[in-house]
Amino acid sequence: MTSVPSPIELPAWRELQAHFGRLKNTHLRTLFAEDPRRAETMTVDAEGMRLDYSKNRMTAETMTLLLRLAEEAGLRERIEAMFSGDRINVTEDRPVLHVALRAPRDAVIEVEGDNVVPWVHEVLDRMASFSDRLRSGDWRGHTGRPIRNVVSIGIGGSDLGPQMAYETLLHYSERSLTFRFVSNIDGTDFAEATRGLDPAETLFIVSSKSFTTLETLTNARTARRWLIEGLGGDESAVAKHFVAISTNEKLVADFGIDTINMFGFWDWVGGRYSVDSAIGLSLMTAIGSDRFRAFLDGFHAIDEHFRSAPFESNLPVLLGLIGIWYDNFFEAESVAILPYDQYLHRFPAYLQQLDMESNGKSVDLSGRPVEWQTGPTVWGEPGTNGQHAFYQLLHQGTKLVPADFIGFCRSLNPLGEHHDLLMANFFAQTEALAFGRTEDEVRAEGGDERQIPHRTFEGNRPTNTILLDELTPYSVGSLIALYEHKVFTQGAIWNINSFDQWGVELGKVLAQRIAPELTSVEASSLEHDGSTSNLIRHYKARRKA
Ligand code: G6Q
Repeated sequence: MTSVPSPIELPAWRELQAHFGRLKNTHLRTLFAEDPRRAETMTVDAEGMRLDYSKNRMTAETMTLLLRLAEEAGLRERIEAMFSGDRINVTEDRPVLHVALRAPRDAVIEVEGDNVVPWVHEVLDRMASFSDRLRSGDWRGHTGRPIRNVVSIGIGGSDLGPQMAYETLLHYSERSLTFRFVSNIDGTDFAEATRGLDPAETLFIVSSKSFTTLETLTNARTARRWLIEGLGGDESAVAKHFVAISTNEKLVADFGIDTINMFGFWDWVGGRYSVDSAIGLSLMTAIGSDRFRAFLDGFHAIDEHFRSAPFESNLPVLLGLIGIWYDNFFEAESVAILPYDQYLHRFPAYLQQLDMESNGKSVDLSGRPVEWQTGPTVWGEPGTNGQHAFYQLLHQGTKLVPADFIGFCRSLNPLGEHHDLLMANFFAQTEALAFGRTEDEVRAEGGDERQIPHRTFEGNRPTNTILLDELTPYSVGSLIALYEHKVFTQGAIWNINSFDQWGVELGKVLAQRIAPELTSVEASSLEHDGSTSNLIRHYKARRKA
């Protein structure tokens, strides 16, 4: 890979710094007043989405400089390197090819001379015939009864994607089947997910890329016990009630799942980029294989757009650059994701992992500590609920929180006035955040003079508006890909590896050390720091109460 200079040494970065000094106190009211065409020039329509980024604290010059930053940072080359199967995940020495998971059948994407696209479609075809059998009732459980309940067991990248996408596409799901998701090692998760289910009608999908993850294997073992006990102790029941999704055939077989019932993927698919792989089997079962393919087509459309559209009209690139403007120049600490669609209620949590696990890094690609801010804290909740909770801080708090507002022109549940009222709030919020309400405006309304400072809204709070026509499998696929490539854009400019996650390791190692200390009856000599040892003693003394 070509060596990439620190972003802060790039000429465009320095110019952005100077430009920021000039622009930082300019109000959005001024920016709109000075440029009547601002809304038009800062709106991009592409691939069924509208991005209006005019309510950001930037000018055309800001964007020109940010686009130059992208060029100088080698974003174009980095995109090509990903699509060409280069080993851009340098710390794990792997290609990063989730784009191959949604490539059409006739595409060619090679890893070391092998075209991986036929492998992808072979698995998709097997998934389709399996999910068709489940949906039609053809797949029978051990006692001959059809499967009615699908319980997906996985965690992190092997859970958040399928669960979010299932919830998001619930409108399209087969309602005669029940879908539940178990991820937490807290036994409550398993107990509640299986409550009321009949083992004879329940199938478990165990999803784990490595098939070594403590939470998933613990839940899978509990599931096996639950099933066998529920079916009178017959171990052979496992064959008809367990399937696995993994890259590790041996460990799947060791667990006792017939590898005929295993769906594979590859080490060039990162966990948090795997919802469009076999990890999406529960989703495919819920919505059917044709809709799942439409979901993949949505991803693919954005992949092509990201690879070929000029940066000034490239949606993921624009979102990434706008994020850098706030993260590195305004020093905003977080980004809010605010979907105005109840079906997207898990989308902020999904993006939390996608973004924070990818770009929460403090060394660059060569291992040097970074001297610039990297990924922000990502958080959010659906509107309008959030308006009655945390929006107070967005409007009148002391922190700058750039926000993405995501909405749809048509509702899947057009009940009376609901959708227009929802969207009235959607538009009102970005307007209020940008333009606020001045002291004079408040005074003109009359009322108690002492309340004026409290009722004044400074405004100048930046937002992106992302508007789509309708929530469909295709549009959800494109929305996910939009954010995947936004994260890629930022990671490339920050010169970090967005595709490893060493930060989750330390806690896992320490937990493995502590687990036997908790279960041992002897008063083991604890050699932790004073606080941790005391807390463990307290827990052990009281756990049997
Ligand atoms: C995602 C991460 C992580 C991973 C889980 C589950 O990118 O790597 O969230 O997905 O730790 O891992 P397994 O799929 O191997 O069980």
